Amino acid sequence: MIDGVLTLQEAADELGVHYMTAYRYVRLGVMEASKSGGVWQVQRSAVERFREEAEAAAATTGPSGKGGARNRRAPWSRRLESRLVAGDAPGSWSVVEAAMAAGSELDEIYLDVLTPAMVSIGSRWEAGELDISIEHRATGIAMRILGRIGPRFGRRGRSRGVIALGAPAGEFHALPIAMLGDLLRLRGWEVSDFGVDVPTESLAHVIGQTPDLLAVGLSVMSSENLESLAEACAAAHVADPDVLVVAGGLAVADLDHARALGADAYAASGAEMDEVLTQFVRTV
Ligand code: B12
Repeated sequence: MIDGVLTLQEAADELGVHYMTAYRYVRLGVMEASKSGGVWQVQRSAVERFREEAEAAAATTGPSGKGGARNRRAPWSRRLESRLVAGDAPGSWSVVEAAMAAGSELDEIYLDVLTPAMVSIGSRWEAGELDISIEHRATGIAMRILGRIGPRFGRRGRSRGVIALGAPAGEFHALPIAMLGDLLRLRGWEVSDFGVDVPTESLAHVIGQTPDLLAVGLSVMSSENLESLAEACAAAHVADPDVLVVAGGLAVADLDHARALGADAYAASGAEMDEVLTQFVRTV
């Protein structure tokens, strides 16, 4: 044992469980571990944290043996974050599956599990703790999770209207738009997602070519792309003067900022965009 670092077998012995049980704790993200030279390594502090959480959980389990609200409130986003940072795609999916089995709704998976995990990864990159490659890989895994549960967001019946979503030229953050699309589908909107780094002329083309288009949602997460957003807003209005242009994303502060960039409306989330669209539909 290197100072403070245990092998998985040593961690299992410490916890008095079988090796495979300790291995399952790692894959489900309930005990932090990393792999070096193909060998799992567990910080002693991670074993202590796991033990404290397990004891706290045991103390709050009800007579049914099922934890109910506790299971639902488990630190799913931290568990997912640890699997995403480790680049563990199957483990990340297991955490999402476990959270859904514990009662988390589809939009809760996006807003209370995946989003906080990605935001924390961003803060750790900003703090110099994580290399930017981890962000790329985590997004890749997250997009596959969206690929698996995304279809469940579709709502049967007549759509409330056609929406186009995209990020202007130079903007590479794909997950916010992909998630936004599903959150709007959950509310009955028909969504076309044109992805990231969409050249302004292409955006104008699809807006002109999409029949009965009600609104366009443009996402910018990184402030360096605000000029490109302004160009996209102007091109959207030329392509279809009746379309509602909604701006959002971390780099857009509020309605005044969105309007200063040439958008008609601002929304910070899927729920807020649903509200903006519902109001707009009443006026057209
Ligand atoms: C993954 C990631 C990347 C990946 C993206 C990979 C990919 N293919 O998508 C890569 C590595 C490419 C990347 C690059 C960069 N990134 Co980056 N990235 C992130 C990170 C960690 C996660 C993004 C994410 O998925 N967020 C989670 C989702 C769900 O975001 P969300 O805000 O909750 O989205 C919701 C709402 O905002 C809203 N919403 C979003 N858009 C819209 C649009 C509309 C119309 C509406 C209504 C709502 C809406 O709905 C969404 C869904 O619920 C964020 C951290 C963060 N806090 O988000 C940093 C972050 C966004 N990146 C940042 C930066 C600075 C960069 C770089 C400039 C770094 C660099 N020097 O290279 C480049 C710029 C790239 C570019 N030109 O766009 C900063 C932005 C700071 C700022 N405001 O300018 C952040 C905040 C990191 C940080 N903490 O500093 N990044």
